[in-house]
Amino acid sequence: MTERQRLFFALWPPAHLRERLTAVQGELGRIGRPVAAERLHLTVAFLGNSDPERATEAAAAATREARGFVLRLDRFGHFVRSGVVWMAPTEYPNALETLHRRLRRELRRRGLRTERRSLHPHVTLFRKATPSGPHPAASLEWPVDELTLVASVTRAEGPEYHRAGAWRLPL
Ligand code: 2AM
Repeated sequence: MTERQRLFFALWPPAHLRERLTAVQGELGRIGRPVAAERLHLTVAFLGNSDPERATEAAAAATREARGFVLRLDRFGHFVRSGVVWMAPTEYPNALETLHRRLRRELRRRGLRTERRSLHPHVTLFRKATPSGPHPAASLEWPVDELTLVASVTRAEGPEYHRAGAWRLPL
């Protein structure tokens, strides 16, 4: 077993979408601490402290026949307790649910546990946020063609993310 790391599987937005999301953050104003453009993502499965080698094997198995898909981020929300303001798709394709389910199954087969919460896909835009006023209208298209495994290292300034693996999801 390799050294355990704080891991999660995520979708990382392409550059053009990161720019749009940054513009949306600007429109929302100073409602909290904005997530930096290069750290914006959507978590598919959260593992916490786990063995990266087994997580990698699980992802390879889970994505063997997986296809890409298109998400449309068109909804804003606020997790009051965690102070998170996010954007999410109102509806999302079965392919994302299937990917989530397969990942969990393959992880379980290898003795890894994921967070039991059901999938609630969202991109965190702000932390420590107190939203005020109406949200801007937005509908951002996101062609998803890759799943990434990310290791999060805790630093005083906030977590640092390292790309620990990536799997193609052909569109
Ligand atoms: P958040 O953006 O809503 O905070 C890295 O921490 C990523 O994993 C973030 O996207 C975070 O979601 C998510 N995350 C952190 N802890 C989690 C948990 N216990 N269950 C599910 N997702 C979690």
